[in-house]
Amino acid sequence: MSLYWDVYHETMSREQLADIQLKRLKSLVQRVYTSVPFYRQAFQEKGISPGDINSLDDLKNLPFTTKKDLRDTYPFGLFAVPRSEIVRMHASSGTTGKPIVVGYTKRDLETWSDLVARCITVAGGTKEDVVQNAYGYGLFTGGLGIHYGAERLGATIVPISGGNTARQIMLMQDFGTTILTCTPSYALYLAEEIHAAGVDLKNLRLKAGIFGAEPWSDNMRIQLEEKLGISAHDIYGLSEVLGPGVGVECSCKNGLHIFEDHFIPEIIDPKTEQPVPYGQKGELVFTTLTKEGFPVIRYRTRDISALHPEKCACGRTHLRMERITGRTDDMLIIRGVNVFPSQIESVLLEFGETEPHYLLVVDRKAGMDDLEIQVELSQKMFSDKVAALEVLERRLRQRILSVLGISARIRLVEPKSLPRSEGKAKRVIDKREL
Ligand code: DLL
Repeated sequence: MSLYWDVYHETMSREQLADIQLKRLKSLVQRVYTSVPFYRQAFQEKGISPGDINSLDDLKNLPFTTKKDLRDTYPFGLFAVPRSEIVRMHASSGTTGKPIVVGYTKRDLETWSDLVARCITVAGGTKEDVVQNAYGYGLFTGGLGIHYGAERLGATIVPISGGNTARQIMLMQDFGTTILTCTPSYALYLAEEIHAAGVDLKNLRLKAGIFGAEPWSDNMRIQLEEKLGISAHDIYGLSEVLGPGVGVECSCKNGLHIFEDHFIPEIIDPKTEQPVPYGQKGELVFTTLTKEGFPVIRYRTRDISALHPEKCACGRTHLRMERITGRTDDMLIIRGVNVFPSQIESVLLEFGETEPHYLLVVDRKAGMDDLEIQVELSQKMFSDKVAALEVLERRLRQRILSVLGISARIRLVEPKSLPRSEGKAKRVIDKREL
């Protein structure tokens, strides 16, 4: 089994990597300055011209790009090539108003496929694998992004897209699927349905899952690995920067390797906008080094993570990013305390008496924030005595209080009663008028 897809770039020394990055950064800055009026103006406002970028450290002098900038230039304002050079577009849904539109040149699609092939290899895949791709196909980057990467690797791709769970399970058995790709919440639903259908894991050939597009916790990983008998890997990406393929976990599961030959990641303090040291949490910011159609300079993702530079036991030299714990805009502020849904998920899963299906309902009652955590009981607990449920409820409440510092009401609900998702799960209902 080949451990690396591109051994040269994946294991080069940090000095060599920095050389490549600087060369690519200089060319990127020149390119966007010449061809994207938005960037030229933003640079001029800061008094910067392409000649001022002489070291990687100079990156911090460049302006940020935000989601608002993407909206204001909708649909094609940030494309760096004529529209006729764009061979594919994707768009991220966005909850309000117009979507974010991104465009790819022919070469961008090749780079993307190559990076996704790299991701699948990092997660242990080879051309011998059968990849069942249950990410949604369409404007969402998940489906087509994984699809062409798996083809590039030479694996057998099953382009089933999301949903149609019974058929997923049938094909998984009949085609001998070895790698499942979908959101972690859909993987969990699939796992439950596999068990409910009485399918013996021994009759499946699944060995790995490549799950992403939404936050999930290490405790969720344990559940998925157990329920599906696989090794579960976190994959990260966002439409504005590429789609899936910006980074992925290797077998060490010690953070996601960010492919630094193509992207420069930074962590900033979202308030002061200043870079923070390695190891410290903050907002993830990306500069794309090789994208032609839709390059971005210092794009503020709103995702929260930290970066670690130490070389990984897998031999890769690229930085590792901690699992995303949430987004600056998903962060709930409840009675003044910052809370991320994934922290609550982690606590709920410590117990093993509830299922990893939960919903957070936030409301304001008599001027006070109120958090209700609805969580499904495991089948075994469900048939238990009321007294046992009361004890569980109390233990969960206490644990949430000690870990997060807030009190919450716990509502234990029947197994399978909360809505399931085929794509990104909705975990929070915020009824407060903020
Ligand atoms: O979700 C791309 C993707 C597809 C990634 C398939 C992985 C697998 P968007 O729809 O633009 O793109 O959403 C991007 O999703 O800013 C994060 O908030 C979140 N996200 C993506 N991957 C992860 C992950 C795709 N592994 C937004 N962990 C990002 C946590 C993730 N959040």
